[in-house]
Amino acid sequence: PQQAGETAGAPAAAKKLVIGFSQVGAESAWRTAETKSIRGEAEKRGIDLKFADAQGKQANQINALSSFIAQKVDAIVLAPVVETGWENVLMQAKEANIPVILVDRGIKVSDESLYTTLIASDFVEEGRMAAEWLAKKMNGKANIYELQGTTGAAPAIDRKKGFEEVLAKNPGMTIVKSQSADFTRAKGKEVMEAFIKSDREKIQAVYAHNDDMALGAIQALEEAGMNPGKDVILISVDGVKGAFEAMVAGKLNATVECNPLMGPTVFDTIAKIRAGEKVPKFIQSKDQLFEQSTAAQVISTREY
Ligand code: GYE
Repeated sequence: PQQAGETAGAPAAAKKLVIGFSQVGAESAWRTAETKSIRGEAEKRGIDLKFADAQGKQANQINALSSFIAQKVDAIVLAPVVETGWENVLMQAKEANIPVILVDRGIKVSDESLYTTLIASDFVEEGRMAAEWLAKKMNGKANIYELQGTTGAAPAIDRKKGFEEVLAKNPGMTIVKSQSADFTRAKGKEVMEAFIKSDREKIQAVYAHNDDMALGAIQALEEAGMNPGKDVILISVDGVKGAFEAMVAGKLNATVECNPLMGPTVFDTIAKIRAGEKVPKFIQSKDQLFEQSTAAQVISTREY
């Protein structure tokens, strides 16, 4: 039957694609870059993107997904704040035949058919890369203070896991304190202030699960009259512009890149799914580590 706004005989393919995107929030520069990439690419391709900012709350994401399902969108893009608790709403999407594309963070579900694919980095590997770099830099011996990402989020769980895996082979490398700072600069500063208050003399290295928290920690160290990048060695993850600036300034020592520019891959993948092509269950973004020594050379080429 002919629908409102449709000319008789017009091919279905000419219809504008409607895609719902449930985003975590805007806690970090990384996430802002991801939002920009996905929104920008949708616009370029003439896709009607329904954007919902969950402000860090899973309940808001579940509501957004329910509303996307009710609106019968063509596909759902979900950046899940935490790993668990998605079964019910994803079951509804599946029943409605709406493909769900997970971006940047994975989930734990008993039935893998509840989502079509995950486009993300390997966070365990990022944690390993950070630990290997730090063990080398510190000659196998360091008191480490860890700033964790959002509790229950895949990148927080896996960046810790990979890091500890490598530490297990380096008995002189110890995590003295570890606390969540929710992937934000403000909390990174706050938690670092508490670490400095109790452990000032002991702190030799900081491992932050993202750059924003490291930048907050740098501020706390400087305000306490300490010397980040020199007396205290810092490594984080993401590779955002602010991290490169801090490396050029000699305050951050290294960052493991995690690419947020996934717009093109997201919509290419949705096009394949709609064309009935099989897509892999995990589409992995490639990451690499950047050090202070090369930061000045590459900073102008950074896109986020
Ligand atoms: O590293 C962090 C963010 O899920 C990979 O979330 C993402 C992480 C990213 O807020 O900065």
